[in-house]
Amino acid sequence: MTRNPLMRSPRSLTNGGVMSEELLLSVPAATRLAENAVRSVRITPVAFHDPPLLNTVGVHEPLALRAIVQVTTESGVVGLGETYGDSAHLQRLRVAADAVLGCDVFATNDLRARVERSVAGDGIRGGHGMSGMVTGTSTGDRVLSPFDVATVDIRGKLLGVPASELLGGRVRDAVPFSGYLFYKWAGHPGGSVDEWGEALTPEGIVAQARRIVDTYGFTALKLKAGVFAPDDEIAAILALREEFPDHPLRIDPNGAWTVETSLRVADALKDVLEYLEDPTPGLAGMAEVRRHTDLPLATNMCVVAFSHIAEAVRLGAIDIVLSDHHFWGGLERSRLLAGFAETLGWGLSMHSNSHLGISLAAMTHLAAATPGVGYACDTHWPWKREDEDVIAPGALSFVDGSLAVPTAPGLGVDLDPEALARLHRQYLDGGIRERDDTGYMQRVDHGYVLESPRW
Ligand code: GKR
Ligand code: MG
Repeated sequence: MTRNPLMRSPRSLTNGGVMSEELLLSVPAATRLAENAVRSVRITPVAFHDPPLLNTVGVHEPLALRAIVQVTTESGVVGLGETYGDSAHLQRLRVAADAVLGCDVFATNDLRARVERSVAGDGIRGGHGMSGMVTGTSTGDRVLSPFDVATVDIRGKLLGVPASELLGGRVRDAVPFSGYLFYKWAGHPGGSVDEWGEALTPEGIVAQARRIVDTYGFTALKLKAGVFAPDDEIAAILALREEFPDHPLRIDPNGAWTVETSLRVADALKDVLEYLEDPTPGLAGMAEVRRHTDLPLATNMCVVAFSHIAEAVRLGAIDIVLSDHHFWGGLERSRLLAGFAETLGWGLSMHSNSHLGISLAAMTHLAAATPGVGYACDTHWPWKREDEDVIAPGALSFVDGSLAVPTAPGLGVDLDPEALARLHRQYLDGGIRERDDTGYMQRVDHGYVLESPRW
């Protein structure tokens, strides 16, 4: 790994007088740069409360992690990015931050080349932030993403246009999102019952769906499955269909089913689902399921990098790809994925993990400017507390399940420095440094075993 000659030693910052784990890398004050060159990068790990949401690899821990990336140009314009907060990912971000100092924010090829070079052979292991549900490939794209988003934000601010304008212009003024339903415990073990309460049965899922639809107006629903036996999850979908006759419905067990089980579920739900998401692990298994069902198969697990596309096409593994700018290399490269999808005749939807407002703004601009997005996008937004974010409130609010595309320059959201400091403090105090749904589940249920496929 070569060190960027522009960098001076990274500075660890303090937070309210306490040593923090924030990092500021900057070019020495005496060195003059072109006005659109990157002068400094600040990386702040944060933690926010997350309810005990169940999935096929375990359960969400009480705090979810993110990293907030601030890129500042020589002329003082600041761009925002948001990404995973796992410690190995943070280490890579720090290496990449060094590499991007001095890069022109309009030179997107150079930006990508610098990040790719910085992660090549870095020897850092793990840290993809998704608790085993997405492969660890495309490291360069995962690390590039927050820098790409931050530079889009800066370019928008410099040119006085919203990010969607830089991505080709809005083809929709509002972006529909789906209500993302989870089986969940009433509260974290040892804690009190949370505002959502328990959802472990079809009735519980329907009650959760009713509340999420009434609050946000979502017009499509997705159930995170792979938690209970497939017949119980089929029953939950049928109960949702009864309560919401017109909502498109999806189920996603994150590869928890064998091919045989997937086909049984597909048959039971063939007249009910909009699409079936990652029923079984791997491209070959998905292709086998697809050969025997007419239900469209979607993925955010077996096609998660450009290098997977050729094999997916050769095998005929999928119908729909869920894009996600956090692992597809940011906004620019997600548009490249959209081009592949259009050419290959794949549908395009959007994946989500637990996230904050910078990511929601980026997802909204991207979906608004991507004609091929034909489905309501996923978001974990309702699962985060309203009073916990790093952006100033008011920029993003759901109306009838959709978000109006921000029209202010760049991403159209402002960082709230006090909130950032608060969530960083929470990160320092919380002690969690990796997302570990399985480990948390095993601490609660000592007999819990990770299996894939499970049924
Ligand atoms: O947060 O539990 C979760 C989800 O299961 C998430 O990790 C998945 O990546 O939402 C995702 C998906 O659609 O597979
Ligand atoms: Mg999924």
